[in-house]
Amino acid sequence: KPSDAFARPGGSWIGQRLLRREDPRLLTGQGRYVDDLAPEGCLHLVFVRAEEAHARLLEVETQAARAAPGVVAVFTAGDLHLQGHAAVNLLVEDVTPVPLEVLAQGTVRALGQPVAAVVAMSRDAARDAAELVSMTLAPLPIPQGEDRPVVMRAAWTGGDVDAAFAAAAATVSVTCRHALVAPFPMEPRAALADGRGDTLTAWFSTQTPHRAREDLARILGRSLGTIRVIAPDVGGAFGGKASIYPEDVMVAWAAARLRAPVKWCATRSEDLLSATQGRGAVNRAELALSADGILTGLRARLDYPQGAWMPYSAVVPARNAGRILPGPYLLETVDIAARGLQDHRAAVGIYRGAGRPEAAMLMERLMDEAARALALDPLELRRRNIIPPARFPHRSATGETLDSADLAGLLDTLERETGYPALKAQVSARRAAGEAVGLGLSLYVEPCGQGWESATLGLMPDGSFTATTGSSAQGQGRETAISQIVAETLGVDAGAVTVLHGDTETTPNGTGALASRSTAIGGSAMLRAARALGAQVRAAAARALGVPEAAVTLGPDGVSAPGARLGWEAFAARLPAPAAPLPGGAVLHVSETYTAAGEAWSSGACLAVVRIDADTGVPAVERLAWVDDAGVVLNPMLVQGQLEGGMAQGLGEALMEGLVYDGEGQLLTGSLMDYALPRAADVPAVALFKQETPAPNPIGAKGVGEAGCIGIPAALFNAVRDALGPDRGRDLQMPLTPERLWRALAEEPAP
Ligand code: SMO
Repeated sequence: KPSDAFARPGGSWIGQRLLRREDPRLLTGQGRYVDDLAPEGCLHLVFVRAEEAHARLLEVETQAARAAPGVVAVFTAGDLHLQGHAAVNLLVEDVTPVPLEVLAQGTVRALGQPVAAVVAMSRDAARDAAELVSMTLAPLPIPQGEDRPVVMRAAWTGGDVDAAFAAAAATVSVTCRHALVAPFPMEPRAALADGRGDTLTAWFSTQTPHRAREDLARILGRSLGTIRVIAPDVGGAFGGKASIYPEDVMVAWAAARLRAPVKWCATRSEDLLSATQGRGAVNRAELALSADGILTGLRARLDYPQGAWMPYSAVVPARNAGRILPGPYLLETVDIAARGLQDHRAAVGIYRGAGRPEAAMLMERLMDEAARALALDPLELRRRNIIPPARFPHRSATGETLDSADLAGLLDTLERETGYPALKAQVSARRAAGEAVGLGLSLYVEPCGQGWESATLGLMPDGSFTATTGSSAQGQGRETAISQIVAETLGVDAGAVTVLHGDTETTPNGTGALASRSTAIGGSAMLRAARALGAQVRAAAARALGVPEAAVTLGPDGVSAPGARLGWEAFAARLPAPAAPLPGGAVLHVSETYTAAGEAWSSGACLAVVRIDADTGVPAVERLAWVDDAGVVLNPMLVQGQLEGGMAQGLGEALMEGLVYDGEGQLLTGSLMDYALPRAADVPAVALFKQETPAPNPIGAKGVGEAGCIGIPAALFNAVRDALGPDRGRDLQMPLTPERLWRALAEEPAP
């Protein structure tokens, strides 16, 4: 049942709880995901994967597979002659890109690395034949700990940290060991490519179709114009589909080689084994404070696993964690260093939050430890240290510019809406009476992406509007939100706006859907396009109606002036034919790009009350309250969905999820039998409250998709620490499983 926390008064399109226009199609089974596409004569590709994490590849035996029924081809590394590798985003200075061969050649470097690709007439035939491929592997040692090669370094420094610690009235330190977790979209990875024509057409389940096309062009040695990438319906991504995979390249190469459509759909286990993973960092930090609880210094060492290879976004999590670590607090004296360490597991890349959750966890755990050390109320300690409103835009010690926030407002709302003082007293009284119950807070910021996005908007001959955005979609309701922007700006009906995205042929070059940037940046681009088209419409309508431009009104029923009106279709018919055909057959058309001047920074505050069952260690989330500030809210229902979805994934990370490898590098959590994903019954109700501090971008919106993964785990963790009391569970780490909590409860409190 939708809550009304985000409802907005007034009759405008922006701010309306408009039902998702995508849903009737998706909910009635008319969605078209990659695996639903079945071109005539489609071949099926199945990978044979390495069963060791690090080994010399002595031999691959494919004879039997080649002779198996229905097999068209079996490829190994020697068949491929590729021109390059997928790009790595070199966002920090010191990066050694580690690409992954599309098929292992000579050495296996990652568990589950593709070694051979079997193409057959059916998926079953390909699977059966894949089992006939054998390989000879000579295992190599797997470096652990400090023996792992360092492939990325970054640092952020400001002020004299040593002096700050020397002069501190109190210091606290924490170590956060983050489990590796799976982004886990409902639809696993999938790729289909058709190599029958001059254009190689690829349907990828991707967040970044345009970048995938650039990668393919470079790697296959083809010109951009001969490749078309389409993201059809995408069933979730969460960062795990933001980079091209070796598997995608293999499918495209095989389609071109065989001049046929070729499809691969990952199984759930293949995704757990070889899709990019998130978090996994070991982050240590210490905080120096004055006697009255003012933060005076921060030292942090962030160690990120990179896995065996680097996807495009490989350095993003560590970079994000480092650059935003001071978070919502005034803190000028910092010494933060991050490293990326190569190993032999799946690649680590962005996953919902991408470093922001780790930063929030580290900082918010420090804040609660500091509150304990100084015997200050944790909410009061935060209040004393937040960046005050007058300081925005705020240049942080790590060189970031926080555009806007009302952090005091977040804390005030949380305090008021939860009845904080009474709630805290109640929880303390219950704990004093022997219950393991605790209250935890978190305060976070969420930078929402940089760069540019494109938008086009056309008036069509039938009087409807076609909008294209360079940002794609994977279930967020992008079409709904974009149509609301166009409808609001032009004064037309949202239903009259068709939104296209995710096709390199029909949509302009775009950055894609990631970093919570699509509404802030892509939406701003669309707002500009709508304003530009509105100006063209007004000028043309003035001529058509024989009135001054100022007299023209745009509305759902067409263009009008006092005493005159033309419906949209009639107006379109009256326009002079364009000098040259316009994209999509439009009669008026505009194309805009918006480049963000800086990042939009969302912010929020969470409160959790958690009770641990003394007999079983099972944590029960008794209460969750959350104030989020995502700037101007376009559609409260979409925002609520994003917040709650992020919350479910944040809760999963905090309480149950983790990818586990044994000492030989084997994955022990290769299926849903072993990898614990939250189910509906695990997800508690949350009381949502909104605050709207507009971003200084044309639309005023900030990101919202990752917030739940950022604020929720830290609040849950702090609540659990509070429940255990100051002396138990000092080395507690996520996931906070019942076993870990039961053991922590059983600890003898230190004297
Ligand atoms: S995982 Mo997000 O695209 O920073």
